[in-house]
Amino acid sequence: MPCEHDVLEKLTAHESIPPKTPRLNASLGHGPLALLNDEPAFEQPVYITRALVPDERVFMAYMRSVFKSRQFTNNGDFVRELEARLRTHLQVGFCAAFCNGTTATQAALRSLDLSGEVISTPFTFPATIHAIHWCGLTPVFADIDPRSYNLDPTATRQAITDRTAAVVPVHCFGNPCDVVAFDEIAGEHGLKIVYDAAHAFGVRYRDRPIGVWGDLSVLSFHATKVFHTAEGGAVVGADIEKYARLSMLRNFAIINEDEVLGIGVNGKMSEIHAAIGLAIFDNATREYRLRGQLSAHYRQRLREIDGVVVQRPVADATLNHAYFPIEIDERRFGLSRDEVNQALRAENIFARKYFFPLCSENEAYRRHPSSDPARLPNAHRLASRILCLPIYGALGLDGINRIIDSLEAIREAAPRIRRHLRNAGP
Ligand code: T4K
Repeated sequence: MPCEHDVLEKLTAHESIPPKTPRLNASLGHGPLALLNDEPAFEQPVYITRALVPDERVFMAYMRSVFKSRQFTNNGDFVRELEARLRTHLQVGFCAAFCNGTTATQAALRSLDLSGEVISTPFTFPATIHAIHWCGLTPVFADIDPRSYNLDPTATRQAITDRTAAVVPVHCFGNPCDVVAFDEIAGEHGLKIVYDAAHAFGVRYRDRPIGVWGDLSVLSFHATKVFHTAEGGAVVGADIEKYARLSMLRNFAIINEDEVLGIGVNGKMSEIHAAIGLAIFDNATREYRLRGQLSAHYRQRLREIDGVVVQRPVADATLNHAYFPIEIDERRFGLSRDEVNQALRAENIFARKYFFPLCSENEAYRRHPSSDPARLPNAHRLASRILCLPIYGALGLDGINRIIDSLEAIREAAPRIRRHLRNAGP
C-alpha cells in the first residue's frame, strides 16, 4: 500500500506544469507578475476546486445495471446502497439522500414542524438562508466568531426572542461550530438545532462524528464538494426515528398508494447520481487526506507572508480540508482583498470570495432589523478580507507552491500593483 505521501508525490509529478518563462520583474525586487507583463503562473486556469471523476469502467458498470433494471429513481437500489455506506462511513444513526443540499435543508426544517424565527449566520452560501425562508420561517442574523467564522453562540443567545423556533449554524469551510454551546442553548430555550454541514463531510469533533450533534445535519454532495454525486445532498442524524418522516417528505409526503400525509416535495436522489457517489466513494477519503497535506504546506509557507492571515483550525477536530480560506489584512499587505484577487486572476489563479456579499446584504433580507451591519461587525470585517485559495489533491505541492510564490510576488510588488490597477481604472 503506498502511503499518502507517495501518492502526493506521484500526483505532483504527473500534474507538473512546464517551468515558468523569464522573470522580467526579477530585477525590480519581486517575482514574476502577469499583471506587470510577465507570463502567468499557470498556463491554464486553476479554479478553487476540481470535481473528482469516477473511474469510467466502474461508473459504466453501475449504469449498465440501471439500464437493465430500468429503475432510474424513486428509492432504487443504488440510493439505498449509498445511504447505507454513508451511514457507516459517517457513523450516524441514519442518512436520507436528497437531490441537493438546499432541498435537504428545506425538508429537514419542515420535518421539525417549526414556525416563527430561525437564527443563522450571514456568513454562508445563500442556500442556507433561502431554505429557511422557503419554509415560511423568518431568518434572523446573528454575528459570527471571528476565529472559527461560525455563528457565535453569545450573539445567538442575544438574538433569541419568544418567536425563535430554531438555530441553523453552519460548519463553515468544514470547521466545526461550538456544538456544545448550541446544545446548551437548545436545552435552555427549547430550540431545535439543524446544522448546515454542507462543507463538513467526514469531519469529526471531540472524537465524535459531526453529524450526530444537534437535531439534524445537512450535507451537500454538489460537484464542488470533497465527496459528491454531481448534484446531491443528505440529511443525517443520530436518531433513526427521524428517517421515515424525511423519507416521506422527499417523496411528495406519499406514504403508500392510498395516503398522502402532509406537504412534501420532490427531493429524491436519482440512481445515476447515487452511482457517481458509489463510484467515487473511496477516492473521496483519499482526496481529503491529500488536501490535508496541501493544507499543511499552505499553512507553513503562508505564515511568512506579512498581511496574509491563516485561520487557526478549531482544536480537537479532524477536518476534511474542503476549503483553504485566508484573510488579507490590507494595511499590512499593502493591497485590498479585491486587488489581491485581481492580481491572482492575472496569474490564472481563480480564488473565490466565499462568502461575500453577506447573506444579510441580499436584497431579500437587507431590510430586516437583524441585517443592520452595526449588529454584524465580525461578519462584515471577514467578508471584506476573505479569499478562498484553490485546494484539491491533483494540484499537488507544485501547484500550491506556485500559488504561494505568486502571493509572495504580489506582496513584494504591492505599491506597483496598486498604481497599475488605479491607472487602469475600473
Ligand atoms: N450550505 C452551504 C454552506 C453551501 O456552501 C452550499 C453550497 C449549500 C448549503 C447548498 O448545497 P447544494 O444545494 O448546492 O447541494 C458552488 C456550489 O454550487 C454550491 O453547491 C456550494 N455551496 C458553493 C460554495 O459553491 P459556485 O457558483 O460558487 O460554484 P462554481 O460553479 O463557480 O464552481 C466553483 C469551481 O468548482 C469551478 O470554478 C470549477 C469547479 N467545478 C464546478 C462545477 C459546477 C467543477 O470542477 N465541476 C463542476 O461541475 O457554487
